[in-house]
Amino acid sequence: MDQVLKEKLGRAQTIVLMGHVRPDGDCVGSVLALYLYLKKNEPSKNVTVCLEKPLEKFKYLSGFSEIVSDADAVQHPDLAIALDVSDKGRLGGFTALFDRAADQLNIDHHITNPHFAATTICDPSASSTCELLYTLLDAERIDAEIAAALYTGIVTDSGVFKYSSTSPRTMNIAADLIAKGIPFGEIIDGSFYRKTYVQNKIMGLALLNAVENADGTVIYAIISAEEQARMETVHADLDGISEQLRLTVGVKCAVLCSEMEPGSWKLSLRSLEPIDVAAIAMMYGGGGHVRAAGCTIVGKRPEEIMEEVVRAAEAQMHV
Ligand SMILES: [Mn+2]
Repeated sequence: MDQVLKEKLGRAQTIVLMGHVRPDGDCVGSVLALYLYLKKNEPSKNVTVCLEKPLEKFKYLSGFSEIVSDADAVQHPDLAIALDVSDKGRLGGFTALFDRAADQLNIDHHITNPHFAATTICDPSASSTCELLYTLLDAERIDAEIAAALYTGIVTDSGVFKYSSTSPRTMNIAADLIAKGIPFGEIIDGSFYRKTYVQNKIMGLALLNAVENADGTVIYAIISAEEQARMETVHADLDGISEQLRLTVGVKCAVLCSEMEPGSWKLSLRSLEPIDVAAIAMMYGGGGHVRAAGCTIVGKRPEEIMEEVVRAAEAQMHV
């Protein structure tokens, strides 16, 4: 085990494991992996997972039902370990719990981490906190349940081994985890690809609504509030639609234009080289990354907005 982690654990009896608000797969995976590891290998310690209730889709993970969402469940922990928490504000309602711990450790992989904890282990070269956590633990003490949790975080944070954060080390660790006998196909479906009935229906509607522009290099789809109400979707059900549009042959810039509430339009933009969608989002006070960005626009018709966006993307292609 990593020396810093070992020393911190050695001095602590009551330990709380924490993550960030709206916990994603890497957060839930890393917190539960460490929880299961300590429960199995350090049974004399009193370990509690204090975390906002994660999405039901992660309930296949062992330890899921033992997650405590009450920030006052532990009064005076000897040690608080935050996982995948890139800045202190991301602790949300658990900030006070973190602050009253006698000792603190943050294990994270975000390059922007300001080292707000007493001790920070941060490796921005890791695809995920789960990848980093694996390197801190004793590999032979990782069983299938722990491996499933770590694999969940690696898969979700790397976009199933696709994002640029994926490295040969990511794949080697994933191979070690598969060797523990985990249901890796089911984990990928369950944590990343599976959609609800209405999520698939609204994706289908968006794809039907999609319009190609600028010789097929720009594609957009408009979804009104009325259409969303008819399908009884919530806004999170639109996740993944702009990414699917981006995968259209010939497309360099994809936009989902969805009505949040009457007259308020949210753009979700995805692109390939050379299009900088962050620059387009910034025209409307939004922002994001070069290849993935977003913004919200009030007071314009969606067709008018899309005309402007198409023109902006075309201008970028022709410089
Ligand atoms: Mn992460």
